[in-house]
Amino acid sequence: MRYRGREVGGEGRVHRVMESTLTARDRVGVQDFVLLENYTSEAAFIENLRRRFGEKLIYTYIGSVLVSVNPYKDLEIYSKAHMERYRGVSFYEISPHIYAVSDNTYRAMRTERRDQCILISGESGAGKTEASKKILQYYATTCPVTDHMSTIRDRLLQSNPVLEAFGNAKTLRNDNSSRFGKYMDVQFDFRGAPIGGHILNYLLEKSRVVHQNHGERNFHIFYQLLEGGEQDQLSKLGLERNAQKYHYLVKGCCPRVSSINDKSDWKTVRKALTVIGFHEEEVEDLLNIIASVLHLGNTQFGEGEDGETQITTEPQLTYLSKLLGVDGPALREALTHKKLTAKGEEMIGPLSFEQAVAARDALAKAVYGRAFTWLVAKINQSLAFKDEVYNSSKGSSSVIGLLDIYGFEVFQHNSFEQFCINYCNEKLQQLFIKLTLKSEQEEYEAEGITWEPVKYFDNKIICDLVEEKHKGFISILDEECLRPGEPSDISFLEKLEDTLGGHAHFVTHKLANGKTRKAVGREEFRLIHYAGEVNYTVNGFLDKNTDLLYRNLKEVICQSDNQILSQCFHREEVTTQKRPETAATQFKNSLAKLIEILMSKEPSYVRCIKPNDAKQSGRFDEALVRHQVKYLGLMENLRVRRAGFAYRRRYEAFLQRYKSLCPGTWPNWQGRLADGVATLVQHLGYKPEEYKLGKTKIFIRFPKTLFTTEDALEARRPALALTLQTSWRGYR
Ligand code: AD9
Ligand code: MG
Repeated sequence: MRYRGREVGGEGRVHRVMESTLTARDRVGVQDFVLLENYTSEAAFIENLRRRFGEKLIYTYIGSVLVSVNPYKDLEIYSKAHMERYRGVSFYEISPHIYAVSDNTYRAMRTERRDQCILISGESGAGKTEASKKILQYYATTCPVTDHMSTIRDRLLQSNPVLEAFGNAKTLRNDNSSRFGKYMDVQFDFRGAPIGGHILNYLLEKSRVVHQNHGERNFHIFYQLLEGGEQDQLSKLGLERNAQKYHYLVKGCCPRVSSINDKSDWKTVRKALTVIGFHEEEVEDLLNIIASVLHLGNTQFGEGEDGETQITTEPQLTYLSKLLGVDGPALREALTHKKLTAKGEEMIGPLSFEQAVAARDALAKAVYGRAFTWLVAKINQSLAFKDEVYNSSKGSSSVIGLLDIYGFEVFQHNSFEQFCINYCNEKLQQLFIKLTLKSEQEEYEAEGITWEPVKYFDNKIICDLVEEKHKGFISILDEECLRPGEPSDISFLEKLEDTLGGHAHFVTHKLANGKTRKAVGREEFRLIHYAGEVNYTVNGFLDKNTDLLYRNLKEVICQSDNQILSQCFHREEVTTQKRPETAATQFKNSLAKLIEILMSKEPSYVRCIKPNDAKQSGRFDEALVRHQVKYLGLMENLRVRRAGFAYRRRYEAFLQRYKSLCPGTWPNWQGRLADGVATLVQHLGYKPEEYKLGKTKIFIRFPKTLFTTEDALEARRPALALTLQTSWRGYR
C-alpha cells in the first residue's frame, strides 16, 4: 500500500526469502498485521501483539505504520550495529524497527526530494519521546557529517536533555512525562547531512509550577538544581539542598523518584547547555529565574495591623528582588496590591489574602512559562541553518519533522490542560484519517483502479464541537472570559449547556439522559472523544484560559535587569489596551498551523502502545492494550489497508522478483513492463478477480495469492535465493 506516494511494507512471506537476516524468533506471529488471516478480528490482532511482545518483539507493522509496544526495559536493540543493519534496507527485508521507519523516511526524502514527517502518537507513557530520540540518534549516527555539521548534530542531540529538564516531570503515568508538545524539524542538505533544526513548542502545562497532584513532581529542573548544583551556586541563589523546604516542590509528596538520578541529570543538562552555546551569563539568568520561582513559592502572606494583606517572609522578598532583578519595594507593592482603572483614573487597591496568593502563583507560572519559551527560541537560534557556514544552498535542503506531542490523557480529575491535550489528539486523529484515506484514493485514482471506500468513524464532529466559530466550545469559553459582570466557571458551564446541549458528544449532569453510562458531577461536563469518554471539572477553566497577570506585577517585571526576563516581558503589554489572546485560542491557532505544516509533508506513523499501567517490563494487560488499539484506530487502519488491495508492487520490482517462475519472462523480459507482468501472472494462473494492473503497478487483492507465488519461488531455492537477495534490494 502506498501512503501518500510511498510504497512500503506488507510483503508478507517475502520475508521468507530474505530470511538470512531473520531468525525464527523474529517471525513469531506476523510482523505485518496485513498478513493476519483473520484481519477483522480484534482478538487476533491483540494476540499477535501479545505473542510478539512475549518474545520481546515490540515492533509490528500495519503496512507502513509502525506499532510499538513499550518494553519498559533496555532491549539492546539500538546499538550502532543495529543501525547499520537497517541502512538502505526495505521494510520487508528485515524485522520491524523504529530504525526502518527512520531509514525509509530518510531515503524517501533523498530520492523523492519531498519533505517528510514522522508522527508519533500514543498515550502518556507509551514511548513517544523515546521513539523520537531513537530516530534522532539514528540520523545523528548514520548521516554523513563534516566537522562543521558535527556541531549542529551535537546540538540537535543535546537539545533533548535541556528541554526535558525544563518541560518534563514525573506524573502518575510516566516518570519522564513531556508536559509540552514538541514538533522538531531536522533540516538536511542535498548530500543528506543534517545542517539545522527548528523546534515548535506547544502549551506547556504551567499549572504544574505551583501545584502537583499526589504522587507527581514539579518540572525536573528544580530537583536537578537542588541535588546537583554546587554549594556556592546554591548559596548565591539563596537555596538549600533540600526539596522538602520548597512549597512548590512538595505538593505531590514525591521529591524523589527511583528511576531518576537528579544529580547526574543536572550534570548532563549543564553540559548540554554549553554544547548548545549558552553563555555563562545566560545560564546564570536562567538559574536566577528557577530559584526565584522557588522563593515565590515560599513567599507567605498574612494580615497587617491595618487589616491589609502583607508579605510575612522578608528574606524571600530580598532574594526575589535580587534574583528577578527588580526593585524590592515595587515588587512588595505589586504582590499585595492591584491597579484598577475607574472612570479614567488609576487607583491602587489592596489584594485579599486569596488574591495575593493567586497573584504570586500567577507570577511564578508566567515567569517559568516565558523562560521556557525563551529557552526554545534560544535553542532554535543555535540550531538555525547558517548558509555561510555550510556554503550550500538553502533551496536544495529538505526536512524531516518529528512530532512528539502529549497523548490522550484521562485522570481522576481532568482540567483545562487535559481538555487541550485531548483536543490536540482529536486534531491529529483527524489528520490521520484525512491523510491515510486520501492517500488511498489518490493512489487508486492515479493508477486508474476503482475501489470501495471503507467505513470509519470520522471525528470531525468532535473537532467542530470544540473549535467552531461562535458556537464551538472555545468560542463560548472566550466569550464568557470577556463578559462584563461576574463570569464564573459555573456560569460558563450553564452557557455550554445552553449552546451545546443537543450535541451527541457533549453531556452534563443536567443533560445526561442515557447518552453515557458513567455519572457526571454537577461541576463537570463530559466530552465523548473518539478515544473514549472524559469528564472534565469546570473549575479553573476561566482563569487558566484568561491566564492574566495583574498589570502592576507585569510593570515591575518589565523593568527587570535579568536579560531573559526583559526579553520575555515587554512594555507594550502594559500600555496596550488590546486583550491578549486567550490560552485556548492561542492553542487552537498554533494547532491549526501545525496541521498545515504536517499536511505539506509526507507522513509516516509510529503508534505507541503502553502494555501496563505499572511501568513494568514483561506485563501485557490485554484490556489496557485493547483500549489503545481501539482509540488509535488500528483496526480501521488495517481494514483500510486490506479493503482494496493488500499488496501493490511496481512492475519492474514484481518482474524482477518472480520472472524466474515463467519461461516467457526468464531470464529477461524485453517488452513493455506491463505486458511482462501480464504474461507472468497468466502463467502463474492468477484469476481476474485476484489482481488488477494499474498504470505502473500490479495490485493484488488477497495475501493468499502472493503466498502461493512465494511458495513457488521458495520451491526453487536455494539456487535462486542468492541472486534474488542481491537483486531484490533497493526496490521499493
Ligand atoms: V508522555 O505522553 O510524554 O507522558 P511518552 O513520551 O509516550 O509519554 P516515554 O517515551 O517518555 O513516553 O516513555 C516512558 C518510559 O518508558 C521511558 O522513560 C522508558 O523508561 C520506557 N520506554 C519507552 N520506550 C522504550 C523503549 N523503546 N525501550 C525501553 C522504553 N524503554
Ligand atoms: Mg513524552
